[in-house]
Amino acid sequence: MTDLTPIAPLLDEQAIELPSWAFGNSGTRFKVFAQPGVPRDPYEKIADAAQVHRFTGLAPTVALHIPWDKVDDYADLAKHAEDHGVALGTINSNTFQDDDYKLGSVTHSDPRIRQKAIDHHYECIDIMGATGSRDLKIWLADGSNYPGQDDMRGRQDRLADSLQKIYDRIGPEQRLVLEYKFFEPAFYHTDVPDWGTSYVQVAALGERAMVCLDTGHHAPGTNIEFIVMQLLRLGRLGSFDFNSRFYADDDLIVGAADPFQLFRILTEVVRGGGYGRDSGVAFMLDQCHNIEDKIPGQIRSVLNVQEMTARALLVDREALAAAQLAGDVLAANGILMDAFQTDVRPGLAAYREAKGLPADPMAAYAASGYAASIVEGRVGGAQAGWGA
Ligand code: PSV
Ligand code: MN
Repeated sequence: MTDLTPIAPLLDEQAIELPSWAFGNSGTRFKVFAQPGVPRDPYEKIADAAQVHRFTGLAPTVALHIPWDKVDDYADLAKHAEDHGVALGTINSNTFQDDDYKLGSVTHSDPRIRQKAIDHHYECIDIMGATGSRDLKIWLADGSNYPGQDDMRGRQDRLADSLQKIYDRIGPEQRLVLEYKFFEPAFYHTDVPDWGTSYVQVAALGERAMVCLDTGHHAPGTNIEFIVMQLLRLGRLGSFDFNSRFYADDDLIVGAADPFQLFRILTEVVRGGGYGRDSGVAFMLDQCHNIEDKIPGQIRSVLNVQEMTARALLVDREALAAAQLAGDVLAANGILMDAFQTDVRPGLAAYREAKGLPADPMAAYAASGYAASIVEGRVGGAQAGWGA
């Protein structure tokens, strides 16, 4: 068994934010499969998210999506989270589910619709005040489907203008985090398609504007760890939306499709100073569990991130730097692969037990009876899902 004691203090720093929407029903454009016991409101979503933290110690915060998670009293929701041993985290805006936004939101040529989208972000900022959230995360569905449909340059200028108005409203301890995505729902062009565009836009705003890297938002074959390196180098990597993909924005369990890619990403995070509580880089999940059980799906996800983080922390950096300097290609590659090939699972089980956590969080959750209790208890009402 690989002894993880030397990296235990670093493992203690790990915190992975969960998305409230992972606990609601979800699906594809073909079908949403409802699951028994799914939350009916944000309170129940938080109760489920708290289970993930209870069994792993890894997920102390929950991200909200507005308006999906609208409530009358956000201070009360924050108190509910606290009572369950977690806290509220990032506030995600939503400008992709209103008829007015068919041709765009903050980039729209109609000033009335642009202002409506900006006002929505002002509402999100007010919520952040009540929940104590640090980050406002913006993902825009804006784009076009056909060449010539709209003026891409004009849209980019309006984007800059709208973002500035939103940024000017956030508090001194808050941040604006702008996500990019190269396609979907727009299929010809997207107004924030790549890290470069996101970087250009946030750099113009001010120091508290950062880029969010969603691992599912790149073309196949993209070297995502290079982007991680570059954004860390530029001081603009604000957060990750972790998930994994085989084809498009699949939103599957992080580390499921390509564990080696997750290792490479985390290795660059560690190398670039992006790991740890004070790094300013937030780890979040952005996933949907369409066919598998949601709570264990999230438990497996945070464990996957923890396992790859442990492997990344085991890279012998001194030996690697020496091999790189010596131009020893195979030795350098071998050092990286040694860390990747290390089975950290027994060491992590011992690490968890030493902290009073279950050695096997998946088994402990399954034995807890929580799944049966929510199936029995959550009868009636409308289950949460996209759009609710
Ligand atoms: C868009 O695909 C995205 O990744 C954004 O982060 C959204 O907020 C999230 O999915 C949920 O719709
Ligand atoms: Mn995302």
